[in-house]
This record gives sequence, C-alpha cells and structure tokens, in this order.
Amino acid sequence: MQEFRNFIDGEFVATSRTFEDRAPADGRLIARVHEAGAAEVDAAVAAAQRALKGPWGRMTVARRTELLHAVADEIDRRFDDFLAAEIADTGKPRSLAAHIDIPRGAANFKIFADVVKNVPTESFEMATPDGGVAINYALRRPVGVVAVVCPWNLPLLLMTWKVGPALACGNAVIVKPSEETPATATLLGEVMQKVGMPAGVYNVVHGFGPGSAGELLTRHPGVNAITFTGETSTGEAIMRAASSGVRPVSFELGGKNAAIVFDDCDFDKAVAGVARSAFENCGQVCLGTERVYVQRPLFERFVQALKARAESLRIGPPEQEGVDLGPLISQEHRRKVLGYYEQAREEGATVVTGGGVPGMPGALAEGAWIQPTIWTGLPESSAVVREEIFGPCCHIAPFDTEEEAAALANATPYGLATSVWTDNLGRGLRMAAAIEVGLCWINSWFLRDLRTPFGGAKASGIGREGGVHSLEFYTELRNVCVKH
Ligand code: NAD
Ligand code: 6OD
Repeated sequence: MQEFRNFIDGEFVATSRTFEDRAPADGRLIARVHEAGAAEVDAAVAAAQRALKGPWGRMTVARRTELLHAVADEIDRRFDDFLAAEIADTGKPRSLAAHIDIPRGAANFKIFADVVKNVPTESFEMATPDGGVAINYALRRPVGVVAVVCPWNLPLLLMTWKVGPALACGNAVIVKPSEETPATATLLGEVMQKVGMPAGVYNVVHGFGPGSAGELLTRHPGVNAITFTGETSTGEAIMRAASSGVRPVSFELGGKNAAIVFDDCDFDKAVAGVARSAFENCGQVCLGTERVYVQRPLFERFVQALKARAESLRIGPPEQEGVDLGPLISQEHRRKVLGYYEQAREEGATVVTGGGVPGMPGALAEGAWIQPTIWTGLPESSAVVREEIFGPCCHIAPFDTEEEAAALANATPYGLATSVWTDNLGRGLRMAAAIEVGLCWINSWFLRDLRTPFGGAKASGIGREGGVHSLEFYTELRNVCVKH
C-alpha cells in the first residue's frame, strides 16, 4: 500500500490522520494519504518564509530558471511514473494523460522560466519642477508565500500552471492538491529533491477544504497570496478567508460554457469540435461545453450527428487501447451528475442519447462510470441548462439570429469560455466581441498558446494567468523614482 505524505521543508512528513485515495475506475485503494493539520500547515508556511530569506531568495534569475528547466526535464524522465499516478487517480484514458496532462505539467515550468528571463520592466523619464530630471523605473519582486489550491480534473497540469510561474517569479509555494488526486503533487516533491530545489520552496499539504488543510492554509496569516482553481462557491469561501489581511487572490472558477454553431460552419469540424468539448475527460474540463446553440436550419442534422458521435465513444479503463471516455472522478460526483440526468427527465427533456450508467464488467462495476448524454427541449430556465454539471453532457437548443445567439450565451452568471463555429470570419469576430467570456475560440476548442491570457469573466474568475499576465499576480511591481 502506498502512503502519500506531506512535503514540507524538503522532506516527506507523516501525520497520525490519514484518508483513502481510491481509483475512480474500479474503486480500489491506491494509497493512504496523510492529512495535514494546523501544525503541518504552520511548518510549511515557516519553511516557505525561511526559503525566501535564504538561498532561494538570493538566487539569481539565471540559476532559478535553470532549476525550473531541470524540474521539467526530471518530470519528462519520470514520465511513466507521473502518467501511472495521474491515470490511477483520475481514471482518464492513458492517451489523454500522455498527450495533455503530463507533457503540459512539465512544459509549464519551462514556459514561465523563459517568460521571466525575458520580460522587461518599464521606465519613464520626467521633468521636475526645479528644472531637473527624474527617472522612474520598475522592479518586480516576488509576492512571497503563495498558497496554491487545486482541483482534481487536470491535477498536475493545473497545479504546475500556477506553481511554474510562482516559482519562476521567485516565490515559495504551498500546494493543497485536491483530496481526490493527491498523487502527482506528492511525486513532484521527489522531483524537487532530485534537482536540488532548496528546502521550503515547494511544499505540499494534503487534506480537504473546510475545517482541513484547505481552510487552514488559506486562513493562515503567513500566506501572502492565494491562487485557486475550483468551484465558484469555494472561491467565495476562499475570498472571505483572504479578506483577512487583504491578501490578493487569483481565481479560475466554474462555468456553463456555450458553443454556438452557425449554419455556414464546416459541419464535420463543428460536430467533432463540439463533441470533444462536451465529452473529453468525461466532461470534466472547466472549458467544456454544456450548452449548445445551433442555427435552426442545421438543428436536426446537428443533433443526430452529435448523437452518433456520443454513441461511438468507447467507454473503458485508462489502460485499454482505443478508449475515449473514462469514469467520473468519484461516486459522489456521479451522484451529483446523475441528479441532473434525473432532473432533465422529470422536466420533460428529450433524452437524445445516454441518461444513465453503462454496464461495466468485473471489478469495473465498482467504478464511477456514466453515459455521455445529450438533451433537447428544456427551457433556458431549467437548472440543467443554468447550473454547471461537470459531466459528459450537453443540452442543444435552436436559435435564429446572431443577436439571439449572443443573448443566449450571455444569459448566465458565468463567463469562462465559448466556441463559435462559422465559416464567416466577420460573424465570428462579431460574436467574439459580443460574448462575455475570458476565452473565445472560433472554429476550435481548448487550443492553447501559453503566452495568452487565461481566465474567466463574471462569476468564472478573478484575474488572468498565462505568459506575462501571470507576472501581474505572482510579483509586486515596485516603482523607483530617482531624481538627479
Ligand atoms: P472544489 O472547489 O470543490 O475544490 C477545489 C479545491 O479547493 C480542492 O483542493 C478542495 O479541497 C479545496 N477546497 C474546498 N473548499 C475549500 C475551502 N473552504 N477553503 C479552502 N480550500 C477549499 O473544485 P473541484 O470539485 O476540485 O473541481 C471542479 C470545479 O473546478 C468545477 O467547478 C470546475 O469548473 C472548476 N474548474 C475551473 C477551472 C478554470 O480554469 N476556470 C479549471 C478546472 C476546474
Ligand atoms: O490550459 C490551461 O492552462 C488551463 N488552465 C486549462 C484549464 C482547464 C480546466 O479544466
């Protein structure tokens, strides 16, 4: 039996309280995880503060960025270990984790190291009232101890998306991985030891949210800034914790993303793109599509084509060749998603496909499997159309005009992402300007250039990360005014 310990001050630290880490594919016990309490969170914060005053704080940018490249290289060297850990924890298909989660997990260290090495700061020369001159220039300084609170859907990728830039900017981090997926954050501790990262720069505390490591960490007065990815309601709780001490937050939160399909689109590409956005990672991608609006002349044909796509998806365990769809993250999450499946039926939805649980053989019967599901016919007021489900499902409705499509897409408190499918470039650009989101894809989805701003509008987040935008959160700009 594996044991996942906390990683504090460069060492793995056991505690007397443990919880189970189970595989969503078959419910087997993967590891016992050592839950951090107040003493461990205090120790992690103190270690991070010492690191900032010690060799890490004094390290040159060149050496720091070299170390981050070494971290990425070591993840690549241990690719198979990271892959095995991630697919056991999440149940996602091996091909998905091998092409997205682990390579991006490593790339996040190199990309941000290179950004920090190359980004300039501003300077202004000004005349002074006495006829002299002053020069203003800016220095970037780390914000200090950064708490990184992570979700379970892309564990390594989303954690390093924050840890990469935080460390590149010279901060020390304390990561609180999701209780559902503690493996890869723990493994990263071994990588940090191997490459010689100074003690206290990267710390991991395991546990839950309220009353556990998540709350203890975000309430800790020694934490200078909090970066969080997860549900909007959790973001609200963390924001309350951050208000004590007026600490900055960067939030990537929930969504109820719309795809808009115009009748002038490349039909096959639109069907393939929307199918991917609705079902990839078993619908557990924050950018995923749960509302599809299709221009009326194309509506029936599109519904039938998406149904065919959904029904062609092969459901199975991560290691099985050719599998497209894994399980949901947990039985608890499946109960939530199935609650929406039930509600859709009760509200009179047409269940185009799915709506239940697939039969799985042998040990897999204990897994959190679910059918990809498509509905039509629900009113826009339905909770199924308004609330984030985070499962492999979508509702499809018709529309007639551009204005109507934009109004439908915007009729949500969320504003994370949208995808627009059209061969009319002008129309695509008008929609991109009209839809209130942080990310708009035209004729694509989840196509990522890591130099670009990433984040949500409205209730989908606060701030932007990515490229130089990450520096806005992970550094303080200090203006120096020199009169001469
Ligand atoms: P969650 O909010 O339940 O948990 C996220 C993390 O917060 C976990 O580590 C959890 O232990 C911790 N946590 C929970 N309550 C806390 C509290 N009171 N104080 C401190 N920490 C607390 O989210 P999840 O279920 O892990 O992930 C799914 C959600 O994340 C979905 O809503 C999804 O849209 C969102 N998400 C958003 C993005 C984005 O980029 N916008 C990316 C991925 C996931
Ligand atoms: O690609 C990324 O950088 C990113 N943050 C993706 C988020 C996916 C959400 O589930």
